[in-house]
Amino acid sequence: SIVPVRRALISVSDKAGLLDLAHALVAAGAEILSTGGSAKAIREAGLPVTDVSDHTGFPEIMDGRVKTLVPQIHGGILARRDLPAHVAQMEEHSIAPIDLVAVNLYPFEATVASGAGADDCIENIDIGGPALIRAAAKNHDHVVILTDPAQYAAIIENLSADKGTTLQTRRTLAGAAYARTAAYDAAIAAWFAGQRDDVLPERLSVAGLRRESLRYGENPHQQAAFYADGTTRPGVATARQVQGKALSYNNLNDTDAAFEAVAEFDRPSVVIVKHANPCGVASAETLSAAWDLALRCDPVSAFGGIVALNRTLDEDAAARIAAIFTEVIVAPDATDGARAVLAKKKNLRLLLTGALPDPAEGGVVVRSVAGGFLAQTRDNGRVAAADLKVVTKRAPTERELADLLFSFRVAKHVKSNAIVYVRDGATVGIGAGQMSRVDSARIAASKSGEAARAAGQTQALTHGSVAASDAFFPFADGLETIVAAGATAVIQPGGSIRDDEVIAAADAAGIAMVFTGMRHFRH
Ligand code: 93A
Repeated sequence: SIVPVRRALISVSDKAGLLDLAHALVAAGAEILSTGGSAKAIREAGLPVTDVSDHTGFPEIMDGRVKTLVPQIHGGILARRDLPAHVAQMEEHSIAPIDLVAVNLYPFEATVASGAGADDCIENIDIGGPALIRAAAKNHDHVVILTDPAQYAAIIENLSADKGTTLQTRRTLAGAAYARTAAYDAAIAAWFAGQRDDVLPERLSVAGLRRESLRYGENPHQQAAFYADGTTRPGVATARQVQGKALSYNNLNDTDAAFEAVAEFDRPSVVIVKHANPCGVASAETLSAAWDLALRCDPVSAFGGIVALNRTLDEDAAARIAAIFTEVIVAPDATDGARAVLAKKKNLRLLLTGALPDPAEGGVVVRSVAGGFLAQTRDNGRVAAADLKVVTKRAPTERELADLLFSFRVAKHVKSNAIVYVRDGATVGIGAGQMSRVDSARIAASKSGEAARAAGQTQALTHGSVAASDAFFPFADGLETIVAAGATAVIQPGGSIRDDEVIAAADAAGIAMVFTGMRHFRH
């Protein structure tokens, strides 16, 4: 039962003992197949080695996520050499037998222990390695599996003294191999469990490094500083300030609100923020078109605002924005032309973030209260068309539906009570931060009327719009206000004990209404 090694596969993260093993295999006349980093180390030691990708004719893809997960490799390991059918299939598909597999896994446990972030830990979950190990261990009648550098010495001895491995050795190593993959998966499972519990653990301390001292806080008699917590999330903490005065406490707070909001949208979009609330949001074909529409919503409030964009700022959009007094512009990037335009406005702050944050990302947000702080997971909820329930006789048209989803996404970033009127991908009235929902609906509509008059139009822009409410309507009055403003469709979470009255009011007015089942309070 001595099995010689004619071909070996080596794929190891821990390169300890690798060259000793490779030397012994070459001396025994074996061909070595190997993956990227392992092959490099063997080659640099002057030993012959074949890249797995050359052997299979298939490249390593997806940053190495798929390198050995191919039939030429797994067939070569799993084929039963004692079954003519298997041998024939190897020949038919040009699969060469592999008699020794040396694999140790991506260092998942060590990565977790180092305190690495979730993305790093997940990337260190080895998929191909355990598959190789389990395949080789299964076929231990013909294949020997090495999962630990400590196992190499005995095999090196077998290769020179016995010209191969015994069944007894291969069985022992197969058992050790499954113990290893079981322990590996147990560590991964434990990490996932820990991730759930640790979102809001028993002890939570908020830590940060002072990034800069600010001139003052929300008001001049308050001291303030900006602390960074080491996040890599693109945004205020990681942005590069290209020009302009130092950012104030309020600037940073508003810029954060604006950038998080604009990242919600796929098309070129602009969000203008004042006092942490959007006063104009639009998506369009170009940033310039989106800017014009966002500004139209509430040009009075936009004065001295914070402008966030979700595309590289171009020259034309920069010129339009710079035409009115703007405190901060934040974007993933800016063209040279845009930078040149803005450079003329010495005080205007330009922040470039390099990328957009992922609105669906998890995480914990905190706010202080007397005697402690409140912590909650980020509002990363996102409502899609499939989540909506039509509750009225009339269903929204396709155009209304697109605007409804847009308006609800804007409402998520507006302080409660939020009412947001939208038409053709642009807000036309935003009611924010009122203590009653009716007031928010009224204020948004009346602001829209002002904006229309300013634009020389006779009809309020809310006419023919749709409207979003961040939470349910406790009474029908809020909805009636929206109907009076000329909206034709409404999106809201639903869930009030008076939903029936609200739906009846919508049906009476002939408008369409959808429920999201998700609320977006923001206080
Ligand atoms: O990303 S993987 O799950 N996909 C694979 O196809 C694969 N094949 C081997 N990881 C895979 N490996 C692992 O790569 C091995 O378990 C080993 O830990 C590592 C060796 O890579 P390199 O030779 O490039 O250093």
